[in-house]
Amino acid sequence: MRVDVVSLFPEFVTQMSSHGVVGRAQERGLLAIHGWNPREYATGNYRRVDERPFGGGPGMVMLIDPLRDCLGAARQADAGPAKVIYLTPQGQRLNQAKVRDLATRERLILLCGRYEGIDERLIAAEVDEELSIGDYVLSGGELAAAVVIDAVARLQEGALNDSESATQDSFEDGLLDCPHFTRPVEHELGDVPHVLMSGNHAGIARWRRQQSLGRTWLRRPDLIDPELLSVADRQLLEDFLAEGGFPPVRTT
Ligand code: 6GU
Repeated sequence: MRVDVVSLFPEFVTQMSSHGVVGRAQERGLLAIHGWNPREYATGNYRRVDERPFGGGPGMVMLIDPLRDCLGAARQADAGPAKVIYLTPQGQRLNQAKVRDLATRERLILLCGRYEGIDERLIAAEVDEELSIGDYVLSGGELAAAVVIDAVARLQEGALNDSESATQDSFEDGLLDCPHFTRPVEHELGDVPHVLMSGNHAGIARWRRQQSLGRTWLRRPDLIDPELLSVADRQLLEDFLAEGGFPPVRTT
């Protein structure tokens, strides 16, 4: 997979992506990240990339032409057709289903805005999709681009080692992850749940499923529709709430 990042601070994104799982995915040849700076496509003595908005108001708007030329150069750097994604709080909110879709693409171009945004005509003409990473405001799209890259990189075949398997992550099955424990078994902060040391694999899987269901119910009720739970899952959740490991905040 190839990701081109169009940004006034492309090194910010490429640097962040050079460590950990994402860095290793690049070393393994599973992912290539290239930065492109619209400043290098700006003309005139001042190499302007932004201007004051028509109609007045605070902030600056990124100019069409340097961005368009930069984007054009990024597109032509590789033969494959690319999906152009503009990172903006006005976009559709990113979730794991969207990440899975993006991770299957051979090429993405991530367009990062700074200032108040970019000229709407450039968005209409060049952008395939607008994405947000949540309901809060960042000063630019760079952190969001790094988030997208991290999330898609870990889904590339061979990016994770066996011990890091993605299939058990939070959200892969629409639920939050279960709690995790390691040695020592007994500690002044508490003991490890017995079932995890039982060697009973079915019992462990059942406990983990129950914890995932229970935590999701308590912490992220928006992720669970009780009507859609299987009979078995509903029983696990009822038992979880009845056992009262946590104070139940919702009842069916
Ligand atoms: Cl994609 N960009 C900016 N600037 N702020 C955001 C965002 C993106 N997603 C959430 N907040």
